[in-house]
Amino acid sequence: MKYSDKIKELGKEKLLTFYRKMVEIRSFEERIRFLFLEGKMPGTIHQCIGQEACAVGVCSALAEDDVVASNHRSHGHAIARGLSFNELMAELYGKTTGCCKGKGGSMHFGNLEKGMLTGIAIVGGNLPIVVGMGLSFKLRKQKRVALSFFGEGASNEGSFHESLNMAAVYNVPSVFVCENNLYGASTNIGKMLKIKNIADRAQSYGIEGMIADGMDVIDVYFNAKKVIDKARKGGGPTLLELKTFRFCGHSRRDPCNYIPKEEKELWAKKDPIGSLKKTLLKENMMDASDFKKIDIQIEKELDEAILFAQESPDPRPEDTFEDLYVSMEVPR
Ligand SMILES: Cc1ncc(C[n+]2csc(CCOP(=O)(O)OP(=O)(O)O)c2C)c(N)n1
Repeated sequence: MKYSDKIKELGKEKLLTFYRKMVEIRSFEERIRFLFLEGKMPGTIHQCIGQEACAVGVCSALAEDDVVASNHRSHGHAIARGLSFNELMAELYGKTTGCCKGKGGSMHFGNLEKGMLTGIAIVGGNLPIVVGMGLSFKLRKQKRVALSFFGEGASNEGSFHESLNMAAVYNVPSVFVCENNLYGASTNIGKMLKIKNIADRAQSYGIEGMIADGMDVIDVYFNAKKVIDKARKGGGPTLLELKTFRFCGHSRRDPCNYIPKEEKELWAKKDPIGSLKKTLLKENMMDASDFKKIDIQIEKELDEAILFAQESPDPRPEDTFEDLYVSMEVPR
């Protein structure tokens, strides 16, 4: 399909939602960065500035009852999946009103009621769980899809290979989304992989591997929709590689000095938010004042979320031993 036809098919309303969601993620990330640097926020943070199109494009292609499993870089996925600023901000402040009652923090965003498992920070740790979830959907004859987000570094973990093999063998309704941002912490991909595309690894397991432009939310959406729909219809798993870049450090105060200036400048030109903004202007779907209104609205929502978090209660010492195990009925 031609790019112009894709824009037409999506229409103004959907494209505006994509834009707004990406700005929500970027603004959230920028705001918490300062709160963290000012020492107002405990713990650590792993941010996804630059990767917004991946989270929004993929999550917009999911059904409400599908389940996403994220990794240590979970902020964008959570916002794209519909978790609120309030529950996320409170989680970062370690408050009881947070999505994990303040016990998880940045690396463990999630809310199963909103279709997102709590983030799993062990690199490659969520993939086997996604296979299990997908298999359970299949055995229960539910038309649901389980989807994993992970980085290119995780594709070197044993769990990646075991998971893709098992998902392939059991034809599990799952999608494995690799956000290839070229750096695993401070290490460039060229130092840890001899192949160019992570998607090529799908061949070893007899499943389809696909590549999308992770800086273009429209491209991500259409590719994600295709493989999610395929999984839902019984077509089995896919490895979807999104070529992307993070415009921030790996975590905490990382100034990101290991990435050459020229490389940063090159990717900055592909900024997913700036690109969609240009498209929306070109198509006369929005004007400068509409963008301004969105920015003001989001900033206001963030102010409210920070206040909500700051005023929320801290967990009590005795809460430490709660929620260690989930009581669940295991269906026969
Ligand atoms: C099994 C394991 N090894 C090491 C770490 C420490 N660690 C946290 S994130 C990270 C880099 C992961 O890179 P990648 O999978 O490409 O994801 P990205 O950070 O680029 O999003 C490492 C080594 C960990 N959390 N788990």
